[in-house]
Amino acid sequence: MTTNDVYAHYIDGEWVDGSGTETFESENPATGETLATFRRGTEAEVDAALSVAEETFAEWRDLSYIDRAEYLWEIYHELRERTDELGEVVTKECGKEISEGKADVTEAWHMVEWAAGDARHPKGDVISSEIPSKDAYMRRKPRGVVGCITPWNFPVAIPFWHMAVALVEGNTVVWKPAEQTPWCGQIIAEMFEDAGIPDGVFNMVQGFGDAGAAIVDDSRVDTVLFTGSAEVGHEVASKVGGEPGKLAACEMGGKNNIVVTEEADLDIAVHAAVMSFKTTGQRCVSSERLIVHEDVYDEFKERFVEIVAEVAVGDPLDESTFMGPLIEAAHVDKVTRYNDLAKREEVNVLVDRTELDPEEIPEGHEEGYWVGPFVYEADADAPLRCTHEEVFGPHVALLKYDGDIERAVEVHNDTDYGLAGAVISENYRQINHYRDNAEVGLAYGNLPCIGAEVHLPFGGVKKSGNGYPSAREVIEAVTERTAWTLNNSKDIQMAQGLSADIKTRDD
Ligand code: UN1
Repeated sequence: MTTNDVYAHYIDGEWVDGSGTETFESENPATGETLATFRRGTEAEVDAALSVAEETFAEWRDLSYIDRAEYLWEIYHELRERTDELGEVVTKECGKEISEGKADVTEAWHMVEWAAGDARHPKGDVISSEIPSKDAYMRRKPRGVVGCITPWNFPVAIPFWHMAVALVEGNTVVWKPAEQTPWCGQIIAEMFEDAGIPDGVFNMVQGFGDAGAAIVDDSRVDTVLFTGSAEVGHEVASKVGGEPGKLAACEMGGKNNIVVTEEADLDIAVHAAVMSFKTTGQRCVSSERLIVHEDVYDEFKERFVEIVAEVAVGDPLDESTFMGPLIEAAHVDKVTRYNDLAKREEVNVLVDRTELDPEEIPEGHEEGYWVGPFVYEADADAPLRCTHEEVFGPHVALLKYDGDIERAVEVHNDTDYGLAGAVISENYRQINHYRDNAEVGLAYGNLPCIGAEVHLPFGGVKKSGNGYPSAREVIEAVTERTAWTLNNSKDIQMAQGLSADIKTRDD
């Protein structure tokens, strides 16, 4: 890829410039350097992509699961062989440190492996009927055209969460990658082209929120799969929810907690808590609240703060880096605003690396979007905005609690969100109480609350979730269930004791 080219959309098996005259650039957030230039999609390109996705649906649906999965297996091998190279592209485009860049690609091929492997597994259910001569089944059918809108923070894994299952199940796809990571989008589209997937089955339109909205609003879209911010996700869910026959599965952010009880192994607790800063806090599952029992609070605080004050922020391509940059200038403003807000809300600031020491910034990276860790302690019961609103950055609160695990879980559940959370304890009763009462979709014991594997359900409760646009759960969003009952008798017999006798006036 060279910066002189302008990259296009992929529609109906062709690279299409489209009617839009605007272009946009992909930028390396660690250096500010332009990586490549892309066409900005408009409603016209979305319209073209949806028309062809609708037209090719019947042909794609009529292939066997196994045949559809064959195209995905090609992509699986390519992703797997190119993990290191693509991991570097992920890191250059979204700023995650290099082990995370590679893990993103690995998560993508795990997802493709799951979806394509699932093609050879039983589909649907065999169900017993009340009537011995009837066979009853649940059979699945693809819904049709699936619109996928994906975020920049997992620019390879999340597109495959959505698309691998949607395609293997027999749907066609129109995908809009995040505007911050179009280069990853370009490479994924090239992989579909190389795999020889039939024209029109997979389509990609590059662009911004207006192109995404054109996908969401169009009546030809049967299912919208969305992963991203809560604001946009709620808009998508409520728009789509109002349209009969259309479905949305949205996965959104969180204000995630780690509970450290008085029976915690503090080595595990501190280690798990420092992982809040992985991806510079820009995972929807990153923890921003640490709820720590008063008996271990001081020791935990001292050890945690000592490490956070020293974590290595810098060039994400350098293996000794722990935290890369934030994604873009607007996000630096947002995180800085929240750090300032915390100060105005009179919390006790323990680490403030909002502005990095200039000496920390590696040479050639002066234009990067740097923000280091920010840690503070606050009252667990105070209705502060900084401890309740999602920052999506390296902004972490320590909240002290006294009493039992019930109290810890009460503090834990006191946010509008419910995506991921963890409990650190050596006491299985505390762990089980947390497991059964924490309001989250992804719960962990003695672990950080990041790093979910693709064959687990991924989604949240409360403001964090609406459907599960990942892995096996995507099947629910992209298929219809048919209850299919076959009578093997010459008589018609009804369930529920319903009479099938036909009675005439003479009876
Ligand atoms: C996200 O946080 O936006 O569980 C996705 C994890 C990853 C996916 C995170 N497998 O940390």
